Amino acid sequence: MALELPALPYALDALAPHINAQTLEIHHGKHHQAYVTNGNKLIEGTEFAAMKVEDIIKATAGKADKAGIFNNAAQVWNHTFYWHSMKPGGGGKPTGAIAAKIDADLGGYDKFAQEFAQAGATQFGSGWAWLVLENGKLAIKKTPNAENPMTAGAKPLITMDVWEHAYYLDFQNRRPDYMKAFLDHLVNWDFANQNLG
Ligand code: MN3
Repeated sequence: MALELPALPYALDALAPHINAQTLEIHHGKHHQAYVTNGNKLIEGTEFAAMKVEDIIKATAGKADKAGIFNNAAQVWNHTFYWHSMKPGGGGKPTGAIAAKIDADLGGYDKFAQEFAQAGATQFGSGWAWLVLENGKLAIKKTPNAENPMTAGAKPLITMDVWEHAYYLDFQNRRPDYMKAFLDHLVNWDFANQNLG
């Protein structure tokens, strides 16, 4: 089967008290797992069964008759990318190449943080906020549902899940508080630097 549930890159309680173990247990073990299970059912016996998840996403994007496959495959990829976009003891100002690039392309960390949080806050309903590389420059994007900026040619560097299931147990309706915790305590700048490299 082409779609797989990867292990979390840290323990279930490693992001507490910002994102607690119960949230990660359900988000990874139930939500992420369901996208894997449902996606595999849909691609079984099709041309997509032997493809890499990125290739499934690109091949099905924008095709109404392939929406089920796209949604599940993209959600599998997005969640794996999201787990790596956070780390215990992360957050705060970046270092390395991504820091210089944020200064050069986005007007500095404070402006980045404001605009990234704004993208998350203004994504109506379910979706994702992204830091991407697009035409050699950093950009901030938001996407609805399972959509991923890679289908428009951008390279994701960091993502933040703003579906309610990502934060409801820890923050209830307070999406801005979850986004602040993500930026101040969780975001994994090492991963952004790797992706930028
Ligand atoms: Mn999610």
